Amino acid sequence: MPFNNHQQKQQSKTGRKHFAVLLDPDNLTEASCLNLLDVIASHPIDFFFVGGSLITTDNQSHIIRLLKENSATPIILFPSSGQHIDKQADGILLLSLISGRNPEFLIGQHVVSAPALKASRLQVYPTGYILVDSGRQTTASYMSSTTPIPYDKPAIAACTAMAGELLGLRYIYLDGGSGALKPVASEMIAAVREAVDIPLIVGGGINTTHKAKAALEAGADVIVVGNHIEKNPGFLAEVSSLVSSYNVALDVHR
Ligand code: 1GP
Repeated sequence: MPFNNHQQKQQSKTGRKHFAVLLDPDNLTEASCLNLLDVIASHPIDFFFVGGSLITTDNQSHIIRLLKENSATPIILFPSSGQHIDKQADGILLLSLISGRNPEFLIGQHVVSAPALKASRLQVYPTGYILVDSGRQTTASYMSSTTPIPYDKPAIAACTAMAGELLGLRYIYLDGGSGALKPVASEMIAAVREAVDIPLIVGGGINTTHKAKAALEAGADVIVVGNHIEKNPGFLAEVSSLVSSYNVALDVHR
């Protein structure tokens, strides 16, 4: 990711926005991946996040190779377990599921994966992962056996993010879960943004430019879109233009 430890506070103050496309290898074919890469050639993104809750195919390694061969966009793993570690990627979100109380996803998987991560050249991004109720049970909350933070409780999310920051985590990821019926509320994004200085990633259920804009305006530094782009690659172009319009405006006013 573009911000290192020393730049993080600075990053949140610059207001520069970033766009990550989440690719679930289980839902992609080579043709659909190449189609997305075509769109990205004229509508750049900042990161690929690659991962999913299940592994039902052995597609991941192939998809990552395809991305590497055809794009310079950094590939960041978004793992649900150590099984998702792939050394071809550029980095990995080392997610600690701090909205939950399941030790396996707070520290257990990390212990098992630590030797492989240390031996790899992957850039590790220690991330406080916060699942938020989005109107229906998502795969992430079911698979992790955790209860997401209630949709209308921004203070709980803010305190959770604060605790994550105090524990030394360097990013916060507020996630309604893939295919969320409603994205994380602006009030919650704003409360978390206010509570911490580290970069804030927001995703889950962003399927219109209006929702993308709402998340950016509320304080997201990085927005993540998965599902809707898999179904409608044109949406990638729309969000790319939206995010770059924020950054262009910033540059003009500097
Ligand atoms: C899920 O935040 C990501 O973990 C993206 O969600 O697939 O709903 O865009 P969507």
